[in-house]
Amino acid sequence: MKNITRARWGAGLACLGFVLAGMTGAQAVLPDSTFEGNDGNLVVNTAGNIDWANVPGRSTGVDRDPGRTDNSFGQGTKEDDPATTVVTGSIPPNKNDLTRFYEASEQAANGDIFLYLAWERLVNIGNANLDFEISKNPTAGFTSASTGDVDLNRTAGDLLVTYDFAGSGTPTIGLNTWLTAGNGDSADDCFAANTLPCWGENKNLTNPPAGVPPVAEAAVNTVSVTEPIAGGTLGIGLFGEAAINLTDAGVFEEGECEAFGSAFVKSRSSSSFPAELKDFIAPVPVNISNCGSITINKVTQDEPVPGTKSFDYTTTNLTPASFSLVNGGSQAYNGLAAGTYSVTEGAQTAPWSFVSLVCSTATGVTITGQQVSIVLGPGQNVTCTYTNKFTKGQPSITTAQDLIPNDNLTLSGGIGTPTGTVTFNLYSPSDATCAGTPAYTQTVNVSNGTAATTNTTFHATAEGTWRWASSYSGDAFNDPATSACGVEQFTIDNSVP
Ligand SMILES: [Ca+2]
Ligand SMILES: [Ca+2]
Ligand SMILES: [Ca+2]
Ligand SMILES: [Ca+2]
Repeated sequence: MKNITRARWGAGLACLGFVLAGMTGAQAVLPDSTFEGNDGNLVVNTAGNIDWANVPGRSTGVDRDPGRTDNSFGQGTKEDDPATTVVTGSIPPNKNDLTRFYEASEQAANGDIFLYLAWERLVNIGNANLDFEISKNPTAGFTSASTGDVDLNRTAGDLLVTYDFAGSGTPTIGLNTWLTAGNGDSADDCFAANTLPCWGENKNLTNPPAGVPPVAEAAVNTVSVTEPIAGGTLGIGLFGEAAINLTDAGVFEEGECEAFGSAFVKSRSSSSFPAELKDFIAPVPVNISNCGSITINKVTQDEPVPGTKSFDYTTTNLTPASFSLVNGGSQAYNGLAAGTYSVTEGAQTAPWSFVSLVCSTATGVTITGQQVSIVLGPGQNVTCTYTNKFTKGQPSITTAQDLIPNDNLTLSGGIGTPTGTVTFNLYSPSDATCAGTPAYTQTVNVSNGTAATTNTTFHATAEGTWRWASSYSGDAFNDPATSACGVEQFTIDNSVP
C-alpha cells in the first residue's frame, strides 16, 4: 500500500494509469480510518479500533414502532421527487421494515472526512435496498410524527448514499449528489430523472472504475450479533453498516467548506433507483463537515474600568475584514474553508501595551508580534487570545511657594510718643542693595509708636532673598530714621526636596 498514490474521485480520473496493488479482499478498516466498517458487527474486535459501540459523535435514528403506527412513504413517492407523502400503516411483509439507523463522522489525521452509516431491520427478507439522505439543511417540521405531504428541503450538493444488498455477499455503496439548475448541470446529468432538480450520477464507491481505489466498505451481519446500544441481539441479516471516505469520494473539495446537518434513511421497494420509497426513519441532526473556525479572544490586564477600551484588529481573507474587541470580547469566524488567514492587532500606545498572543494549537500557526498567520486545515478550529495591559500613570510633583508678606515697625528711644508715617519697602531678590524700585511699598501712620503693613494683595513668588528697608518720616520732636537694607529678610527656596 505504501507506494500507492491515493486518487481523489473527481476530475482527472482518466489520468490514473497506475495499478492498484495490495488491495486484497475485505479489510476491517479503510485506509486512514480505524472504524470497523465491514465486519458486520457493532463492537470493537481489534484493540485500538472503533465501531458503533464506541464511535464518537454517534447520531441515532429510531423508527416508530413496527405495525400500524409505523410511518412510510406512500402515493408512489420516489427518490427524485422532494414532494413526498407520509402515510402510516404496517410495512408490507415483502418490504424492508427499518427499525434504527446510526450515523457518525470523523476527520482523520490526514484531514480526510469519513462517514459511517448503519441500519437495522425488523425481519430479514433477503435484499436490502435503502438510501441514506445526507442534507446540508434540515427539513423544518419533518419528524417521526409527520403525516401527509412533506417537502424535503434539498440543497445543491446534498448527498444520497445508496446501500444495495442482494441478500448475500458484499453490499454495494453508491453516492449521488443533488443537482439543481444554475450550477452548470443539465437534465443529462441526472441519474434516473430527465429534469432538474434531480439526483446526479451514482458513483459506485465500493467497486469504482479501474484505477480508482475503493473509498467505501460495507457489510451485513452473517451471524447473530450483539446490539450494544439498544441492547439485545440482532439475527442474521438484520444489521448493515458502511464506512465511506467522503474526501476521496469527491464530496469535500480542497479550499471549500461543506457542512451537512441532517440525515435520514429510507428503503426502496426494489434495487431499481426509481423504485417507490417505502419505510423511512425520520431525520436526525448530524455534523459532517470539513469547515474550520478561527476565534480571537481579547483580555486586558489591570484595566481600571473593565470592558471599555476598544482594540482594533485587521484580517486577511476573513469577513468582516476588521473588528474591535473590548476586554473579555471575542470574534469568531466559522464555516471556514482550508486556507491561509491572518489577524493583526493594532499598535498599542501608553497606557496600553501588548503582553502576549497565544493560540490553542501550534499547527499551521505563526505568531509575529501582534499578528497571527494561520494555515487552517480542513475542520481545524483555532482559538487565539490577545492579552494587553493597562499601566497606571506615575505623576511627578512640582511646588511653588506663594507668600503674602507683611512687616511691622516699633519706634523707641524718641521724645514723647512719636507720630508721623513709616514707609515700608520690600525689594525683590534681584535687588540685594535695596537701590531700585521696591517690589512692594506701603506708607502707614505711626500709632502709639508703632506701624504695620496691611498687605493682602501682593504675592512674593520669585525664589531668592527678599529684603525689607523701612524709613520713618520724623515729627516735631524726632528726626527721621531708616532701617538698613535687609535688616529683615526672608528667602523663598523651592529647590530643596
Ligand atoms: Ca462494524
Ligand atoms: Ca467490529
Ligand atoms: Ca418508518
Ligand atoms: Ca419501520
